[in-house]
Amino acid sequence: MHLTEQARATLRLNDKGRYTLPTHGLYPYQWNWDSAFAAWGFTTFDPDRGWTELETLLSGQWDDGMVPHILFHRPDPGYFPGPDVWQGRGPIPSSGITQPPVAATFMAKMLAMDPAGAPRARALWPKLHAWHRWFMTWRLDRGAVCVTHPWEAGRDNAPDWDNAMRAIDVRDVGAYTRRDTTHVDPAMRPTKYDYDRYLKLVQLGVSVNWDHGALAKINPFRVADPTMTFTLLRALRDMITMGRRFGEDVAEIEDWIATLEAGAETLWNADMQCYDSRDVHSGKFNDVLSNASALCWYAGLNDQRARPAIERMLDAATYALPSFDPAAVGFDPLRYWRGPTWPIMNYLVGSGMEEQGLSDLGRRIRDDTAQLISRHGFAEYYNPLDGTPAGGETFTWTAAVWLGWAS
Ligand code: 9YW
Repeated sequence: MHLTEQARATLRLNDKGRYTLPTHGLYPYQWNWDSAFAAWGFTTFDPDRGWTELETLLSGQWDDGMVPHILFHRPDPGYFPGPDVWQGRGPIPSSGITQPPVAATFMAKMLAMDPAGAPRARALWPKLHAWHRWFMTWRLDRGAVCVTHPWEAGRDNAPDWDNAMRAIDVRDVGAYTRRDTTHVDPAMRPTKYDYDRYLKLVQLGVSVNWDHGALAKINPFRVADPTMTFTLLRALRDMITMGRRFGEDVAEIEDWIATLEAGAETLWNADMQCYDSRDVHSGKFNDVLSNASALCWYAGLNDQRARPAIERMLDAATYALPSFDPAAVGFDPLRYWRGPTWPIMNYLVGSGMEEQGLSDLGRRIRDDTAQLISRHGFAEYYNPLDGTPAGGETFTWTAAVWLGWAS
């Protein structure tokens, strides 16, 4: 079967009718940013199904505007922690945190591919607007967007969180059984040290019924993050374009963009010459060079300062773009967000580079992504040194990246 056919078949395989699983087994629910990629992937061959995906995602929105990182539509014992542990307070059983807000940007891309979807986009615009307002209300630090849990950034075990994770007391976290390590090799997954802390943060959220103000006061984990800041910045730009077309008042969004642009500057680590995550409690940078720094172009910033460090990372790997600097202590080419190459990040980074005139780098990232997928299929991620596919197989968002960009 031709790869494009296989990519479509992968989306169909993970399709649950109104939402799509990231992959069967490992991730048996609807994840927020995976779903936005899925919607875009579907739109390349079945736009109606693409719009339904976004509608289902936003049907899980809480009344305060937050769109959760997982919607637990149907119970599934194969994943831990499930709805009973999270106790989210939305209309659909959910987690209590969010994920990078890429949905508006994918909606803009879908609208360009399928202008007939305009009425559906128009109905979703206010919901996305409320979600973005939620970020601006609850998650800013000096204008940069913070995460309150490593899962929220979508980069679970990235070295960015190591300092903040150290401050979490897990003595009373209790016993639990992980499921992820029954689906894939534990060497490719976050460690027990990480999971204890992930769970402790969930327990803290539950203890205040996910009241974001109360949680901010007791949460030892609050990190201003380039992934969140740059994805929101980009989403707001797309919201303005779509909002004008729909006759919406976008003045407030313009102010938010100015706030976030100033906030992005607070993430520029001059010593490391990259955008870096910043611990809100200590005020210190984490001194981590990752692929998140390279999202600045996707955010619409025409920033030449960030280029040399990313080029160094590219040169140190065979397959662009490693999630963590191969020259750094602790780089691990197979362990999730501590080294591997992720096609979804490659798409965000590479397309952003192409938009901002760094076409040589963008093309390189796109070519490497295409090679990885054509040789090894739609894996969750790949070893940046030798291309070995890793993590889960038949991944929805990797198939979407093939359909929408790399093919
Ligand atoms: C989790 C589904 C998700 C992604 C995240 C990735 C991982 C695990 O899998 O998170 O339990 O949330 O890090 O980006 O959305 O593919």
